[in-house]
Amino acid sequence: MNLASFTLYHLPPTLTSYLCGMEQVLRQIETYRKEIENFSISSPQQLEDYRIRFLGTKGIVKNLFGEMRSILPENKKEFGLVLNEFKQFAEARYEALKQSSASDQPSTVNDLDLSLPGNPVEFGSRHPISLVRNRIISIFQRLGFSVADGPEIEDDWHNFTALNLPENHSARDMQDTFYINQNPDWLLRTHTSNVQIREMQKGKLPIRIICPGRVYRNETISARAHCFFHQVEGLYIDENVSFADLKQTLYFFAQEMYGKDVKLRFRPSYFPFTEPSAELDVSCFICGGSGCRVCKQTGWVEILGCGMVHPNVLENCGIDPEKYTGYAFGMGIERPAMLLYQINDLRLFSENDIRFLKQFTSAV
Ligand code: 2NL
Repeated sequence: MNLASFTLYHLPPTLTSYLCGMEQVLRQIETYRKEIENFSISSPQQLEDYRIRFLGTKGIVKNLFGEMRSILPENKKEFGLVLNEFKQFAEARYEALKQSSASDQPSTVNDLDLSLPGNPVEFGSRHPISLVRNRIISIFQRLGFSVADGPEIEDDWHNFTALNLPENHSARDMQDTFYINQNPDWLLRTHTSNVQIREMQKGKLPIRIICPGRVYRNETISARAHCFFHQVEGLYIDENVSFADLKQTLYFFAQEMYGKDVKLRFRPSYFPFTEPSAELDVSCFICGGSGCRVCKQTGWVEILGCGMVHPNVLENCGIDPEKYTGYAFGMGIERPAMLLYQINDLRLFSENDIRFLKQFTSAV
């Protein structure tokens, strides 16, 4: 079947609209054929453009086959032959263009200039929060603690109930805690104690773990408050663990962290999950205790909270409080990091500003 047999070429374009459906489509095919013959490409994108325009699922060839509906029954066979021929023509041209673009690829051997400088690999640096966290971890590892971690999305029981927090405790307030809309029982953990709870539930004793991680509170973000921050909590459970063990462990930690000459002060406090509870102050590591801006002229800086694990918490996790006792403590990482590196705005930790981060390249 040859298109020329329809001898439509000499008809002026203005007459096209008067032509019957089949003749009109045949004219169109001729125009497309010219376009295909003249199509040249200089990039893989143009090859793809060709494919989409002519051979794509919404392309010209597909559309032309759709025109079959408007062709008179007696012409359908003939029209089908023309279309098939046109389709093969468009496909053959695509293959030819593809071949030519493949052979246009630069030869990797000849075009490689080995004298060009390489792409520099820039050194990054540890984040200041990681630096302080690692320092805390390594001190406790030397005392035989191992690192444990757990989920940041937690259920109410592991974050609050198991820790002896009453149903109406203010920490459970929507104002303080991020709840997950999908399920009112889920929340973003407000401390890493959920990790210790999960370890205790495993039932393998003794336990001596350190739990670093990110925690979340529903706070308005400012230089001094953020909706997430970092904590390290510790837990030691065995037979005959006493408050004296807690004091000596924290004394070793404070000496390693803040210097051999550091003095300690335990102040009575209250947490629902420990009894008795205390807050630990160290003599100010900036002024040595004589009074400065950091210690607000008191000579003391609060570094952590601690206490003996409440018997209800042990029981909640299936541990017999008559046989086992334990201590726990928790500290924030941001505050010591700010003091150590003289950072005055909490928001700098999470802005990913390279000018801030690269100042810690040589820090340890
Ligand atoms: C603080 C005080 C504290 C704990 C955390 C704890 C965990 C379990 C059981 C008992 Cl599973 N206690 N953790 C205990 C006392 C204090 O954190 O000021 N953190 C920043």
